[in-house]
Amino acid sequence: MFSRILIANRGEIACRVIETAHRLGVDCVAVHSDVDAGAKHVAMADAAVAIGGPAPADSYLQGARIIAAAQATGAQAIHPGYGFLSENPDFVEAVEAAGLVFIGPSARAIRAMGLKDAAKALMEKAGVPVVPGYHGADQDPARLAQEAGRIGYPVLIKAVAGGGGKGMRRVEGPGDFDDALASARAEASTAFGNADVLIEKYVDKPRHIEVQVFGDGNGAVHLFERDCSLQRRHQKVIEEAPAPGMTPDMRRAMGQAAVRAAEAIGYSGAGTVEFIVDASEGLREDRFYFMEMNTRLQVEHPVTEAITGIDLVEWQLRVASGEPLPVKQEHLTFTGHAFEARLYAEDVAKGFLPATGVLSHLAFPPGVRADSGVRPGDAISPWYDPMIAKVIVQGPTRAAALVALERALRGTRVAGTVTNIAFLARLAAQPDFVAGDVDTALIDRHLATLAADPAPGPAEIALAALAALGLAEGAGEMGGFALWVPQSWQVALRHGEADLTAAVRVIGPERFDVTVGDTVVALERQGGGWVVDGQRMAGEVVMHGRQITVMARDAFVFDHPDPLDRGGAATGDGSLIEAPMPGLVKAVLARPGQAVAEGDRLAVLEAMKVEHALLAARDGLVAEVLVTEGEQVEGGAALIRLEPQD
Ligand code: MV4
Repeated sequence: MFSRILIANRGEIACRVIETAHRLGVDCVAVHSDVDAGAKHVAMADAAVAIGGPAPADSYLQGARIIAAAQATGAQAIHPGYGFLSENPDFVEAVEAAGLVFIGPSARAIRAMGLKDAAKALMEKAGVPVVPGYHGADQDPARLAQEAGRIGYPVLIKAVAGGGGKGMRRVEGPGDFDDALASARAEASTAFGNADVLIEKYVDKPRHIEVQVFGDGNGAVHLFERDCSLQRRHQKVIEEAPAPGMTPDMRRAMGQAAVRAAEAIGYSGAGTVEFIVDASEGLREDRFYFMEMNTRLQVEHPVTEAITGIDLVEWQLRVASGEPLPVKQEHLTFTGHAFEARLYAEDVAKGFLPATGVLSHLAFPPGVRADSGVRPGDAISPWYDPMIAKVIVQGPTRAAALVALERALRGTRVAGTVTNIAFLARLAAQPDFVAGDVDTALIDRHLATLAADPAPGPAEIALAALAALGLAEGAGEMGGFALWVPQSWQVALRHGEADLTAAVRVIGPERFDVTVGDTVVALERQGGGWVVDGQRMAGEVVMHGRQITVMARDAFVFDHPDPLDRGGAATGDGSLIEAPMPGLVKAVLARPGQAVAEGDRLAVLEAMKVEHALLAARDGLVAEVLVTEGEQVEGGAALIRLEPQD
């Protein structure tokens, strides 16, 4: 076994590799970009080397610097993780030329699977079923059109260098072929610098089932399958093992095909053989086809670990250090069922827009495996993939594991950014998915329901209102508060596009009535939690800056508009100056008829023991002054009206 390795990656996979390496007594060297100097993977490592700027091209893709870092720190091997340099054969050769071990397959094996047409030809020769189609060298459009006709429509044009759906076109009939071919070739040429395509029969209602393989250069075994059909825009969302509906015969057939694929290229290390499965008539042994081989450890490997009890990173380190595969195929078994959900900082309601933020809160329920590269207080930065964690659960049956998944998601607490947790939890309860009736279009078919923005209820709004007033924190502040709090506090909140108000009344120490619309919510703090209308609420609320996150069954992010900003742009067209919150009018500086300029102080409001200047949002004339000094006003009360100056 190695005594020291370098991990050429960041985030959760770097942390994941370090954990196993440390368990085996192997020291770890981290590399990091400038923005990652304080990252979790750096903190976990035994040594760390800065390798450049935040853009991946300036750091995590700088192969020469990474190799130099390994040599400078005495690492004997480099683990590439996934992404970045993990499937770059030139990097593998450079690592080996430097006298180091690449923890993964040979450059030759990576190259053999790099181009779809060559890989398909190789697989066909090895007796692995491939999708009926044409993957020849002749790229003459007339020849390709003729092949499409022979295959039978609908067909799929795929870029031979493609990935992630780029350079892929579905063609319904011969009349559409020439245009589709031209656009697929143009896209492939731009994206990959290679315009070559292959043509395949279009597989209807496809499922994505992949087989985990492991080789030691002398042979290979498989560790059963994963189903990754739940994806959106070629991004996997929830993965599971085993595949629902899989029969022992089909599993054996797919496993043997995957082992043939790995052995055909003398594979060493962890790999995945991806199959597309025509599930239009259930899972059938003659309806699975090789799609591609991923010559690396994959993001979703933990579901395989969960059902087999095998640590795949341990196997990677053992095989790379020269040990043979530890187990023969006939001794490999699995039990139960596992799911992985990918938790992202993203705004589902805004089309899954990646989000950023500082994680003021990050906690997972006990007993759940959460692979994460961030800790509470860490930032999700715009430089890298916004994945927060992978949540992995298992159970004796698929149904039990699914219950565990929903519980794990509902019990996960994240604040500081919006997340896809509610989306994942809904997906976990989606009837077709629950029934195991999955295919690659399931999410798109049900997107409207799955991605709908859950609306906060009165209880969540009430909790947010208390947090906005600083009353959700605990007993300490209550005494002081009770001395000066008015009977009823109006609180303005924003959730998404909705402006909300709540009226908070202090009933006693730790007891509040909050009016939201025409509902009155009775809230009481008890032992660090909340009792809402007499029932314990499993939830927490945290405030970070002007953002409030209520984490209950769903998580809701509210904005508490900054009173200092409010005299400005927040008040419609800027003609009305309103009290941003309830308070005492300390001073009125504006006089009727006076000309004012944007930014002039018009009035001073004292609220929550702080004086807030209310500023003119634009130039204008003071049309009306609606309050006098010393007056107590409600939140939202109109104070001063401006009119345009002409
Ligand atoms: C297909 C297919 C249907 N028929 N090939 C998408 C990514 C690329 N690696 C292969 N893909 C597909 N190939 C044939 N002959 C449908 C897809 C496909 C898909 C496959 C796996 C997971 C998700 C998918 C989403 C859309 C289309």
